[in-house]
Amino acid sequence: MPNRIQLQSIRTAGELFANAAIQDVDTAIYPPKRSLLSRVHLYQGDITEIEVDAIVNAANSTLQGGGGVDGAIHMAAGPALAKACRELYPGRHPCPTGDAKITPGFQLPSKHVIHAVGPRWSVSSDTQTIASQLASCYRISLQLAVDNNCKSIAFPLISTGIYGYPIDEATHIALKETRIFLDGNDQLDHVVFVIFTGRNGDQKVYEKFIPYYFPFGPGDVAESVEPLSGAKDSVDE
Ligand code: AR6
Repeated sequence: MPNRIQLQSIRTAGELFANAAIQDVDTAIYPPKRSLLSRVHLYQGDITEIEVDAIVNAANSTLQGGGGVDGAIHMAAGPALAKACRELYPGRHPCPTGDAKITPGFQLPSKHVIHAVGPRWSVSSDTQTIASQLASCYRISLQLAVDNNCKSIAFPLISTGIYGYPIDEATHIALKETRIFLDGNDQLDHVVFVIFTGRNGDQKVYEKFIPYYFPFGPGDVAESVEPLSGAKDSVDE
């Protein structure tokens, strides 16, 4: 029987601030909104073990499995997952890059799997196009979760493994799309970012960038959703 990780045991951004695992920055990109700090979580481990309404798969356009997290999810869900993908979404490439599709989770602890197809990074990539494809993976996955009455969703770091997307850029995109979505949507209670076991560098990137999108702010936080004017572009110094 695989491990089952309960959402309640996964630390929220608020808890990370409280135990000083992350710290506020002077140049936050979005304004503080305290209510969001209990809705965003960071977890290091295996996404296939998490008990949430939906986990996101970093899939390829065939939806028939592959390596990385895709292989792990298909393995843990069982062969019914690939069969469901074939039946629900027929064709050789049923999910184009930047899009996502939903299936049941079968033997997984999560009820659903949202298969998102991220862009493949290469030196000759058109950075704007691939950034918008990656953003679209997050946006569509979040919307699919809500459309299917999910209250909780867990994301792997889409495209940053086999597809080679630089982790810093990918993290900004993931956090920005999540902030915008949560600002405009009360139906989704929890978003978990999952760093794969052993990728400590990735965890540090998330710990560094979360405060830019989900700052703690001062005590008397005025709730606003617009990006802060004068927010710095360069947060990597
Ligand atoms: N739990 C959480 N995260 C994981 C797990 C896991 N069990 N396994 C890997 N990761 P990748 P991509 C992390 O390569 O870059 C497949 O063949 C991994 O450390 O899985 O989008 C597909 O079929 C990294 O941070 O996906 C596609 O062909 C993140 O998941 C292609 O790879 C994404 O890495 C997609 O490549």
